[in-house]
Amino acid sequence: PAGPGGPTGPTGSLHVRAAQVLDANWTGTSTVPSRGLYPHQWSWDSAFIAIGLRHLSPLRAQTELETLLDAQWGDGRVPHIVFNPSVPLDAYFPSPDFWRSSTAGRAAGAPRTVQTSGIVQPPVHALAAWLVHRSDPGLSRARGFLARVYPRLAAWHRYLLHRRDLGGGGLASVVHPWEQGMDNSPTWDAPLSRITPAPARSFRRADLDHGAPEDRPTDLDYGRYVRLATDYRDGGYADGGGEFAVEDPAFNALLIASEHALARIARELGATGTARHARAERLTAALVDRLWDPAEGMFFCRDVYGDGEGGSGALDAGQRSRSGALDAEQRSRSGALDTEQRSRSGALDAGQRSRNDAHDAEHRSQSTALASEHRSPTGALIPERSVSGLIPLLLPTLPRDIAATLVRTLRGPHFGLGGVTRLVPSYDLLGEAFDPHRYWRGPAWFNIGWLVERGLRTHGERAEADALRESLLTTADTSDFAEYVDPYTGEACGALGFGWTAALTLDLLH
Ligand code: 9WN
Repeated sequence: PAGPGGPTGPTGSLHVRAAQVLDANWTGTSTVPSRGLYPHQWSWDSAFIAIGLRHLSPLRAQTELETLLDAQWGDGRVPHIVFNPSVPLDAYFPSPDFWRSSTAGRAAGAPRTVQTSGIVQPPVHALAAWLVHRSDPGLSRARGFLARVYPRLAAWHRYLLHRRDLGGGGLASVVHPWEQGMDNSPTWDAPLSRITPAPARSFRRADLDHGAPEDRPTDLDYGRYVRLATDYRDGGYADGGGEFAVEDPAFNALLIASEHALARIARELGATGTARHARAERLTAALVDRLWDPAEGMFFCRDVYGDGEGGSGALDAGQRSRSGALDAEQRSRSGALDTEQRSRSGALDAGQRSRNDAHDAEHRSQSTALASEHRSPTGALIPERSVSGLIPLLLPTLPRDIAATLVRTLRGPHFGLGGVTRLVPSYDLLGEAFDPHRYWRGPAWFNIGWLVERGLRTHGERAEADALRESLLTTADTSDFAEYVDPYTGEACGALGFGWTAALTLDLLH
């Protein structure tokens, strides 16, 4: 078992080997996720990497975030990739000549000197900045770290809340699966089915040169990713004109966590932070109103342009009947388990109910109405159980009954925590599209595990959090810091020596 000081692997302690991975992936100003597969700087990778790097070098951790924020656009967006000009163009697709940020993104204020993509990734940055500051407040104050990053982080959140509220309900939408970070999650299948793919011969994938092609997204997926990104670029990266807009629970939960962090940063800088905490609370209420499904016990994505009919509707109907059959089967297979869970949690629920205020009751009745139809004036919930729907557990002020329900869902047959799985799968173990090796369609990822561990701890589930931490450390060790792993066996998949796997290992060791 791994503890501080770590188990001893082939070439030293876990801590030392994690540090070696981060050193090997360090370019001098930032850290690549993987030298082979992802040779540039990625946005949410850098945030997670900074969270681990702060234990090795708070200065490097600050620099990691500063380098990313130096590539911020005038409209506030933080690009999902900052390209390294010394890496050959054909090393990664889509490359800078595809995104053309400095020309196509001019109206949106793309930087002139550095090349970036034009889409974004989950806003983990303010949370990372706060944690980095806490690791060495003296250095942070001496360098004016928070004072410099605060206005940029505030502009970043402003962009998401004002330009990306495409559903009009107060949440931020993603306009591309790459923005949410779980590229080929089955959640995207329905909204993507409405997108005409770009012809396969119109682009060349570089990802297939690395790792196992059968684990990666398909060519058809890529055709649609390329179409969406091309249209966005050709529209000058202006928001609101696209065909794909999804409100995602993890993306918005990370925005809320970061908004709370921004409030703390504001306080550290002499302001009150009250308005920011209040905004985070309003966002939490919107998250529950728009994405919580009490019947399924988790959050779902909202397909903003989906109507639950026609287009993705046919698929929805299919999904419903498929999952109906599945549910029946699951119910009989897991009946005993469910009954036990219900009785165990019954007492808890009673207590929570009495503590809950009228506000919560109002949320519940609104979302029950939603859940019964899976439809609303602004889109339809996507009936696929992605781990994204469990990430709001991270939020300390989530209504208590919802947090308790999420923990039960984690332990239940769809995610198997503490039972059949070693780590939290990215997608429903019982879902038709589940595949333990295919990227975001089942495998376990370490950033997700880290977020769930933090959520469990936040809500007082200490034993469960300790067990998950242990499992994450052991698996990072035996998989050589893999990009992702088989959730049942821990078998390594994708790239090895992966940035955030090493970084979050370090964080869990401290
Ligand atoms: C597209 C870098 C990134 C992660 C994403 C992961 C993968 C890119 C790709 O790699 O996405 O952004 O080429 O597949 O899905 O979460 O940030 O590690």
